[in-house]
Amino acid sequence: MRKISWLGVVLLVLLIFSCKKSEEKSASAKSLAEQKKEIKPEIILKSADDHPPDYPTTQGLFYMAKYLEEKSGGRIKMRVYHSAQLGSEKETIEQTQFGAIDLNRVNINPVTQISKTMIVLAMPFLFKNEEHLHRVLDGKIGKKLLEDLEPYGLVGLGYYDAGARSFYNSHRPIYKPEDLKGLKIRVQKSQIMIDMVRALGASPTPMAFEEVYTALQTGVIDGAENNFPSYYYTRHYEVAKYYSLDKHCWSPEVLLFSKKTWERLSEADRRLIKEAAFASVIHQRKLWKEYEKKAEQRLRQAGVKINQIKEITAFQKAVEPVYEKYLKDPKIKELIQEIKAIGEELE
Ligand code: GTR
Repeated sequence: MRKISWLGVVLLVLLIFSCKKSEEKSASAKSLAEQKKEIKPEIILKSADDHPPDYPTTQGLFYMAKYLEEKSGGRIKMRVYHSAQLGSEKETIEQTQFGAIDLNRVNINPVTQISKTMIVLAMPFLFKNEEHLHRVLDGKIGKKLLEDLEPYGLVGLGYYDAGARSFYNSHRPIYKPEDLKGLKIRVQKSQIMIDMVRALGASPTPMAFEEVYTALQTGVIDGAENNFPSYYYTRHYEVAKYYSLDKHCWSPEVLLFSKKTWERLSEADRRLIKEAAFASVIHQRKLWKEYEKKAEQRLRQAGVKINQIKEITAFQKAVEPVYEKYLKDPKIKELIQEIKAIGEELE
């Protein structure tokens, strides 16, 4: 009998102890939930990119998202919809103007359809190298081109690197403009790119980025043009193995924020978003350098036929009609002159 009651006491103590523990547990769970409630985001931003998550531009957006979340103490959250989940560039630009997308990372070529002065960044053979481009982008011209986006419902937050674009195709290496004759070359939905490819003697075919692989594979097009990382990540090299380094343009990427969303934000939040965008630009440019090298190496390992072009003057001559067309606009003429002068200073 005695033994039993001792056992009972021990069991009772254990029971009380475990109840206490579970009370503590639920109390701490409660405080976690409360904590979570406290940092529940007040602002959720939707951002878009047409590249996969490990591409430098998308990485730039992830960096920006982390920066915003940390600096706002969890109040601002930015979701990254990569791989063209929200649509192709032309559609996402429109959605950004309507406010359905808050931040959009796109290439400037399709943006030239909206804001005309942006054309200067797409002009063929205008930029000498990356340094020339950076001087322009990071100086007063780059700033002005971003400001020019405002009447179109877009707030330009900065530029990401995209290197130089060159031609690739499934038939032959290109050494001179005549080699492009008769080739159907896919271009972005951008009039300046159509004009340039036509001036060089090929047949321009505007098409969404996501459709290019199949179009190359089925022979709907013969080639396209892009930088090394895009050519590599899309695996276009599998179906178009000749890459000819003419570096016809240095069109950078741009971060477009929806003016509709912008107007709803406080001054302090706008400042923080600008700061986060700037930090992401620095990060992306660093990544870009690494990815460009890595992509080129992997393309060479995969047996892609990469050729240099010694005689670039024939290409420059062939695109003169493009200059004639766009220089008619005095604003564009002035900007191009300024860009050329910046290039000359570098010599
Ligand atoms: C890439 C750019 C993409 C897209 C693509 C294209 O260089 O990063 O956003 O514009 O070119 O050719 O459509």
